[in-house]
Amino acid sequence: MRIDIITILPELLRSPFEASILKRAQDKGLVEVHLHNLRDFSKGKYNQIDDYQYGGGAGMVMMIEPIDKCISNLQSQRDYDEIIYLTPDGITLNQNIANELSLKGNIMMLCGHYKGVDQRVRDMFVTREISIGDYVLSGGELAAAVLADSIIRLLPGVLNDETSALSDSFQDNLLAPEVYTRPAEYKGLKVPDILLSGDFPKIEKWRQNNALERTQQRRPDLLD
Ligand code: 6GU
Repeated sequence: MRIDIITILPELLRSPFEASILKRAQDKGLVEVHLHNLRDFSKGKYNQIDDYQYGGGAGMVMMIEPIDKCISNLQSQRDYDEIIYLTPDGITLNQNIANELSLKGNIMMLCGHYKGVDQRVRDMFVTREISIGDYVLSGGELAAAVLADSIIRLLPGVLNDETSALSDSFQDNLLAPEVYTRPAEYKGLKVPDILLSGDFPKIEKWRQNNALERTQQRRPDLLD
């Protein structure tokens, strides 16, 4: 897989991809992540990328020309399966979307700022608009990092047995069960006996039941 991210703040996006699982995935050659500074495609002394909105109103709009140049330049080098615009008015990201995107080859992500991009960018290029939740961030960069992480960890070979995605929350529309590690008792707080029993069929049943109870209590909407 290859992910190209178009941003006005590449420095904000570098560190998430330079640590831990996302770094290892790249080192193993399972994914390439490329950051593109939109200002490299702007014009004039001030490298302008935004302008006042037609019709008036507060807030700047990201101009179509630099974005067109950047996207067209990338499209001239390879075909993209998805061009994703990160925006608070997009479809809310969930595990199903992450699963689906993890099967793609080349993905482009465009990070919005200010009042967003000129509508014609969305009409011309964008295949999906994704939000990461009902709250507003200063820009699409952190959302792109979240989206990329949710996709990359699903690529075959990225996770090992211990970090397997199969037992994650949401993977079967249930929250994950409680987990414990040593010591078996800490300041009087005990690990459930069943987990120490060695009876693995029983432990598996306990986990399933615990996951269901936690989901009923915390996220009943997942069970509908
Ligand atoms: Cl994708 N962008 C911004 N700016 N805010 C958000 C978001 C995206 N998703 C949730 N909030």
